[in-house]
Amino acid sequence: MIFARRALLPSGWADNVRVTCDGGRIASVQADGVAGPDDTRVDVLLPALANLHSHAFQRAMAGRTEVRAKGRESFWTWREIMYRFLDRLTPEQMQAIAAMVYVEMQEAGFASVGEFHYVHHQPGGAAYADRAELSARIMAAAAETGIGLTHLPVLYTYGGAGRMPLAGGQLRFGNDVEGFARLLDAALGHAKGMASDTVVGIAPHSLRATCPEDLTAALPLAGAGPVHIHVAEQPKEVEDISAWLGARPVEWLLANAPVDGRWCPIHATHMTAAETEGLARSGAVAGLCPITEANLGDGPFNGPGWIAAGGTFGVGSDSNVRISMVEELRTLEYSQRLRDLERNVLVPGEGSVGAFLYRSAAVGGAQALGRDAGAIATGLWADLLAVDQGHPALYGLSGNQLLDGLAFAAPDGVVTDLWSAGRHQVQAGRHLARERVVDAYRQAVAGLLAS
Ligand code: NGQ
Ligand code: ZN
Repeated sequence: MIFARRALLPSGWADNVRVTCDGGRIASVQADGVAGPDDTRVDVLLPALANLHSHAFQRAMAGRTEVRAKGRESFWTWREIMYRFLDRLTPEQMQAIAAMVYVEMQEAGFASVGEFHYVHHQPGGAAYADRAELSARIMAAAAETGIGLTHLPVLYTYGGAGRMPLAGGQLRFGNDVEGFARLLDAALGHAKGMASDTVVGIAPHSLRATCPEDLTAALPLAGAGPVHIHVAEQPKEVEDISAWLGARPVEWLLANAPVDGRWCPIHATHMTAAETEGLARSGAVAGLCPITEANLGDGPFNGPGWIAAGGTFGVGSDSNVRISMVEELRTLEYSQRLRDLERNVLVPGEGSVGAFLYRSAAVGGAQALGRDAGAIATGLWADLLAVDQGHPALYGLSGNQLLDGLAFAAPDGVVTDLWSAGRHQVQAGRHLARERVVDAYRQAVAGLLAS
């Protein structure tokens, strides 16, 4: 039971809100209530966000890719470093890194994560005895830290547009559709042992890494689960796909795939006005990863066009170079201001940018993860976040101003408590498993450095 001085409900801000949970879901929400003797008292209660796009292992690359080498540095040269990093990574290290990043995510305010999981095999490409060994490691990390997991096993068959063969580090990713079906089956088996808020979907990695026939064959495997795909992140991808398929990636998907509200196109950075409008109208949730998109030099998302067409979106931490929920929101808005030379861009009509960003990301993120969450409302998973309004970054702000303070002024440390499907994992700003998880993480990184 939680008692909040203030809370953001679907109807707006309310005072003295008592929230009860049952089986991980919100059982009742009562405004103008009275605290029970055993209630956890918090300051301001918000629906916690979903982190809709993560490659957990990349956390351990943070700070290792920021040196300019001779020649032009780009997304594509970063990718080479990432492939080399995978020459060594063991299942134990994968699990330790994932647990670390899931602790950090929850401390930052994310109650759930969409793990876009594409490292499946041993270095060199041989399958593990259990084809879903590394999926099981991701699930173990989620179970250990209590984060809500939407696991997205990735179909990655080709090394580049036009059915190029896989090479080097990519060999760890490879499955044809039949191998992918077996992998998914094994992953679903592992998921049976997980908390009941766990979701399994599928993720064709990108149009570059699959082909039209394979995509058509793989999509039914998603069942009712979410479908995530990287799309139009870099101009070169748009050029390569256009040359191969005769249409830009988003244009091709809209014409050839059943894109709807179960879909989460990741990045969708380089779109024409028609693509922007068409994709927004499809109901798909744009999976925006502002910190990574800045770090990798992808470019800014067309926020005004997306919002004008009624598009939904959520945020993800993707490369995990930095884990900060508030910074994802502010980087998203700042990317727009820097491009448009304007202020307060991401809000339809007039109003608070912080409130629009926060509420949109709460609802859109939950939708993208196939997760009943995104609001403080009866029946939804209790994905909840408490922040301390006594913090100087938030002090004296009222109503939606508080969300503006959160998005533009606050450090991550304003988060005091976090519940993932009712699991109270962050208390007094610290994840309960932090110490143990940090120890294992340090060992994993030391092992990687030594190998
Ligand atoms: C990924 N990351 O899957 O980790 C990709 C790089 C690729 C981003 N797209 C690999 N940010 O796209 O080929
Ligand atoms: Zn990604």
